[in-house]
Amino acid sequence: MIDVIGVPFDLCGSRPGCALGPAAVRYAGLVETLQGIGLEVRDCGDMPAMRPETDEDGMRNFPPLLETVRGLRKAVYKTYLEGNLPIVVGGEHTVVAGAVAAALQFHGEDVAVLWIDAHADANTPGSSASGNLHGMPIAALAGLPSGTEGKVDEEWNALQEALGSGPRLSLNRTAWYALRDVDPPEVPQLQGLALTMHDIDRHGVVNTMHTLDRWLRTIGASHLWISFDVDALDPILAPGTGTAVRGGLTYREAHLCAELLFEMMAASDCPYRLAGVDVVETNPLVDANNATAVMVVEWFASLFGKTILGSRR
Ligand code: DIR
Ligand code: MN
Ligand code: MN
Ligand code: MN
Repeated sequence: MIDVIGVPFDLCGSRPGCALGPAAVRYAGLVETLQGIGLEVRDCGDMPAMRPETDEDGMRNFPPLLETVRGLRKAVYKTYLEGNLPIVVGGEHTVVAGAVAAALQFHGEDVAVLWIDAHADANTPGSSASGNLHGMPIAALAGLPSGTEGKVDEEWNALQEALGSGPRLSLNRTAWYALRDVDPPEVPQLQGLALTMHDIDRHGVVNTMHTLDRWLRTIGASHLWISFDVDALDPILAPGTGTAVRGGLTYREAHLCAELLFEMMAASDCPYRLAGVDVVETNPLVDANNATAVMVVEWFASLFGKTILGSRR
């Protein structure tokens, strides 16, 4: 059974509105679409909405972020205890740290992460030019030092604590896909597999997905968490997101990517299993007729086995 968990949090990015992402994705028919291809789906509703609150000398809206990350970690862990598969619908990318932390806690350190995003999200408070926590979830998961002192460092340590007692995410077990806006201090963190838009232009989705599959086998991944920031998509197709960067995945590329992920994990000799999926940063306030959320739902259908001629499930 799949548990859909909405996280209406948007206080640590560059532009508000993706707190409405869970509603937009539900209106686009996420639950019904997945049920329509034969999956059992339970909508767990949304985590509590948060009010802005910043402590003196601290990071913007850190207290509500901390509460949300801790809450999501617990919710996803509960999903695992009940034998279910989590789908997290954001909300900002920041909160995904809680979900992946739960996967690491439950499944152990052999969880690998596929981060489909225009951005690497591997800044630390010290390296970030924007100060926006939505650019830092990978650094938080990897337990990188904050690179700062005082209140911000204290907060970063509190975030580490909120991620729980499970293993940290190894940067060597992190793959990025569709990168095209990486900050210079993030480059040294790309220690796993970094597949940029250049690589996808040059080698195509089929070859880059094959590279991903081989890499997952080489590192001995037991589980895969797929994190899908909708800004990976080309903003012509999916304008509803806070930090759009041109030159992203086309409609066909995004679907092929999802279809191949399904195929890879359905292979009888596949050594890794799906640990969970999230889709984040859908912002209906800057969207066009909810096109981005509709695209998200179609993408999920492909990821779970829908094909043009029917379902492979
Ligand atoms: C930039 C933008 N690297 C930052 N990051 C975004 O603020 O750290 N991530 N937009 O999704
Ligand atoms: Mn992101
Ligand atoms: Mn992004
Ligand atoms: Mn973002």
